Amino acid sequence: MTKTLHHRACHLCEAICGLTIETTRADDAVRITSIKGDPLDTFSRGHICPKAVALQDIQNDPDRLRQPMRRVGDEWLPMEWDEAFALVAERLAAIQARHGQNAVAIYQGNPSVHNYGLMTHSNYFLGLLKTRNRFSATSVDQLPQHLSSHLMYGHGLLLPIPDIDHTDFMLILGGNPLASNGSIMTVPDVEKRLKAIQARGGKVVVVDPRRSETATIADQHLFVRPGGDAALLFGLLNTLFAEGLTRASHLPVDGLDEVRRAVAGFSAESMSPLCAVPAPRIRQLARDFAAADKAVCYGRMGVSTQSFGTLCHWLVQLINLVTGNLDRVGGALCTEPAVDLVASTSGGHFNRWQSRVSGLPEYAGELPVSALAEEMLSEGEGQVRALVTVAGNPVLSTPNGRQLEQALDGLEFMVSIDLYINETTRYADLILPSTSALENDHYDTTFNMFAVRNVSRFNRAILAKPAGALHDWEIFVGLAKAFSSLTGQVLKPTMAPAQMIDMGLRMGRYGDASPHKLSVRTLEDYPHGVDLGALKPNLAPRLKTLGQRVQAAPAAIMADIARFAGQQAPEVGELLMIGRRHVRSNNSWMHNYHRLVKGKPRHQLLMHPDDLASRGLENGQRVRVSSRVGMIEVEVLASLEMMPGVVSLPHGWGHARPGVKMGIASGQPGSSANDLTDERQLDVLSGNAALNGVPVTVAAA
Ligand SMILES: Nc1nc2c(c(=O)[nH]1)N[C@H]1C(S)=C(S)[C@@H](COP(=O)(O)OP(=O)(O)OC[C@H]3O[C@@H](n4cnc5c(=O)[nH]c(N)nc54)[C@H](O)[C@@H]3O)O[C@H]1N2
Ligand SMILES: Nc1nc2c(c(=O)[nH]1)N[C@H]1C(S)=C(S)[C@@H](COP(=O)(O)OP(=O)(O)OC[C@H]3O[C@@H](n4cnc5c(=O)[nH]c(N)nc54)[C@H](O)[C@@H]3O)O[C@H]1N2
Ligand code: SF4
Ligand SMILES: [Mo]
Repeated sequence: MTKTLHHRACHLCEAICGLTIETTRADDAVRITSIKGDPLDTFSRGHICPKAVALQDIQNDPDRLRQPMRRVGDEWLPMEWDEAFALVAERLAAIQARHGQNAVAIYQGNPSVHNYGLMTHSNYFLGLLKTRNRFSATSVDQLPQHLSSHLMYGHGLLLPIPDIDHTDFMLILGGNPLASNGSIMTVPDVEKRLKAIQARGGKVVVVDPRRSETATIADQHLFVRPGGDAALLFGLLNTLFAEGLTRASHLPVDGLDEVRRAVAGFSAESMSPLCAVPAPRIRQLARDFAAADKAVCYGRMGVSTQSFGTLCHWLVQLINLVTGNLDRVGGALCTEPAVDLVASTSGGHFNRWQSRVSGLPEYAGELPVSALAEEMLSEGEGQVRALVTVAGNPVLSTPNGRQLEQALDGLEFMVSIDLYINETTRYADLILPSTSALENDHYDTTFNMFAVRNVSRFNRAILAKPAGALHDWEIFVGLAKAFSSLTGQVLKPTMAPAQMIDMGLRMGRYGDASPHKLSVRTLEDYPHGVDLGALKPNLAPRLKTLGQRVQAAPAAIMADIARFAGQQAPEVGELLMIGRRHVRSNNSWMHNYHRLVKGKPRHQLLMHPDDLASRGLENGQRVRVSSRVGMIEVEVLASLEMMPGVVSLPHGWGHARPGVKMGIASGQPGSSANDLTDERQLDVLSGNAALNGVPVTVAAA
């Protein structure tokens, strides 16, 4: 028996915690024998959550696919890789030849950004398809954040990150980092860092329709009506201007006078009914924020996925800007990562084309996923007839999942690059499964870009690649070769992801021309990761706007203010649904590991006791929840965490669908929140789905 210790970053969520993984070799087989937090990791300092320990369960899961599978009726049969590549190429090329390039759609899911081989190589194949029908999880998530950065700073990835370690005042809207471990704020060990703000005399304020785990440790928690954050933020900005609470910024800015005029009518008093925060509280919050030497306003998923998501994120930026906290230590700062996608890519584009049926705008070459089903279901020229999914489960993760199922059922061909036969991939004709994460090298191309310190690390695979298995990137190379040889497209040579990262590191700001000399080789000297320092001001020279000035009043956003001003007043007695995350779960795909789902179920509907009582419902009973698009049955729990008039249901459940081959998940299936969310409820400006604030009714089942 030989034991080996490996150091590696966890890839499961954005916190990129350092792990110490022990493997044991006995009788020629290598097993994982322990997974712990790495106390020597410079960034995560030993932090770990229960999901990391389940990495071994993903590795060993008998339900995880190990070879290409072809569906024949209800049966799945194994297939050879070359045969599979040839079949995909032949079917997709034939459909495009008959119906045009846009007849093939693509959906890329969240794990794509946690898997660097997918980042470097998915487009090697997908780019050949030349379809405008590209979709991803971005438009059920952070699209409004990219769009506001694109419009204000000239690049969708210039996302200012809260300087959590140096701030005196952190205002959090629509984020629950204690459950999510932080998002667009890579921050392992967030609880300690939030408590450190308080220990140094600072304050944490959370705005959330639920008293979340994060709200529980905050100094102040404000309930907000779901979808009401834009009103609250307008009220804050108006107060800052009206009460003279602004502070000059060193940044070059255009359009602030226009902003000041535009928000002049949005006093705290007039905004209060829309957000259900009393006006004196809004004013006091603005004063407290402005009084702090260093303050930061941070808005995340909960304020992104609502009807005025882009306005919310624009307002978050403006509040930081006009209080002098944008691009300032202790405020919001852009990272200077070792591999810098801001430097190496263009700033993106917006609304150059629109979706065929509903005219939703593209952003950076992708259309909003709320339009995916209708593009398949609406007949006519350009109708989508085939789908490629990559590491995604849109049936459970995008609005009106039942409609999408109906659309998938009618496709001529579907291929999924995925690990499981799940709610979405069961519709595929072919599933191409990659190696597991621990069989792969790892470099975090995405989350080093959003980290609260500049950090970097490269990890080699800790388990050998099984015979006959392919990495995700190799699957894309195989598909690209098969497809291009059929269509006659010229394929540029490529290299392995590690080589590409090596080039990126060496050409980057800590590369060959710097004292750090970072490369894949030199990073091997830092098994616990390398700390490249705290974030610092850098935005002015990095702006990619015309004239290199912050655009405070982009025309598209200013135009959207009219939509905000024209919204209807809240209905008396409304009941609005929001989402919820739990630290033991991760979107739709981590319910098949006993270690994470054991114990009491966590997928119930939470509802305020008064709302139960007024409907004659009992704590724990089964209820029927209905929205415009559908109905589900679920157990309801009385919860004083909830704002009256609001119910909370986590997404990613609903595993009882026929044909799903995930034994443990099917045993504790829950119901899908996205059988209730509405594909027509959008942040109209960006096309992002408004998953939060869905009107529902609840009655006894
Ligand atoms: N109602 C509601 N809906 C939501 C949300 C919400 O809060 N409320 N959240 C939204 C958000 S923020 C997101 S990001 C989306 C996520 O939505 P998706 O990305 O569509 O869903 P996931 O559950 O992350 O699906 C992951 C899929 O990738 C596969 N997979 C995992 N690792 C790998 C890998 O390394 N390679 C390959 N090829 N496949 C892999 C899994 O088997 C699974 O099928 O959901 C969104 N939907
Ligand atoms: N354990 C775990 N970690 C995860 C994930 C997971 O599924 N599980 N998913 C990962 C992904 S893909 C992402 S994008 C991140 C997301 O990370 P976060 O952005 O932190 O998202 P959530 O934890 O869903 O927290 C959103 C909060 O917004 C609140 N909210 C809902 N509606 C509104 C509203 O209208 N206004 C306001 N102010 N608040 C509202 C909810 O009550 C919730 O507390 O988490 C990542 N990390
Ligand atoms: S918080 Fe948990 S899932 Fe996220 S990176 Fe850390 S150990 Fe992994
Ligand atoms: Mo996400």
